[in-house]
Amino acid sequence: MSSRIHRKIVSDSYRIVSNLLSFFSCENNIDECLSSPCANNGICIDRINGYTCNCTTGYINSNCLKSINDTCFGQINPCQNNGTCILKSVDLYVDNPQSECQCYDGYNGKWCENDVCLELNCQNNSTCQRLSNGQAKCLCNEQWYGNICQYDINECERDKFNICLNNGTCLNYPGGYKCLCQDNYLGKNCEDKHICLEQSPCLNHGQCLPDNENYYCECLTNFTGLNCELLTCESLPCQHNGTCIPDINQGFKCNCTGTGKN
Ligand SMILES: [Ca+2]
Repeated sequence: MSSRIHRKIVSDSYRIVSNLLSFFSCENNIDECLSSPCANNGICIDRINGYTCNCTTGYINSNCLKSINDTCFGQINPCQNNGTCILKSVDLYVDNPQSECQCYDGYNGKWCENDVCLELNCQNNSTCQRLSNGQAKCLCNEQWYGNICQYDINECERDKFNICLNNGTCLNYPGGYKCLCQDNYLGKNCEDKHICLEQSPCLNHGQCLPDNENYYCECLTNFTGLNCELLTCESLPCQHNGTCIPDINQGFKCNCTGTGKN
């Protein structure tokens, strides 16, 4: 046997033994992806003694078998009141991922079926404010207080000294208050002086008399008009014996017939 042939036999023998050894010593990695375990076009990544699937959008779990739409308690959208179904598991690639309903503000319950505002039932035209923690609260108008705005604020007590001005009397009632003002004072809080007190609009010494928020003028005999600004026939305005005729718009008119004048 030539030395060359001898070397080849030794080399082949060595390779066979080496292969046998490597087989029994688990040296070679098996490609688990060869069996195409990732469904729905997921991409298989071979690992040592295993594989992972990179699932395409919309599919989850270890073999991409589950549609993300099917994960929410097995229903497409079981969450009520605009709630959103979310996966509790951070890792999408687990089998049977857990889901839960994330509720819109002011709703709670497994399916977001509880409307806290409905349960609260805010009173007296108050507004129900929905909170992100699944609770809600009533925002009261200024006339009411209490957790559901059920109590009337007694403004007469609360603002005892500065509510009804100018010695007005305060009357409390559910949802508000009223000031009974002294004569010649007006406004919600009796804050306005009547025009008769401020500067009388009545001319020619007419007397200003309040008529609620309005006024009227009691004029002296010779005057008339809303503000006593017109002369009357009593003031004898027609000369040369002309006949005086009362006139509602201008106080009087003179009929000059027979006087030779106009
Ligand atoms: Ca009140």
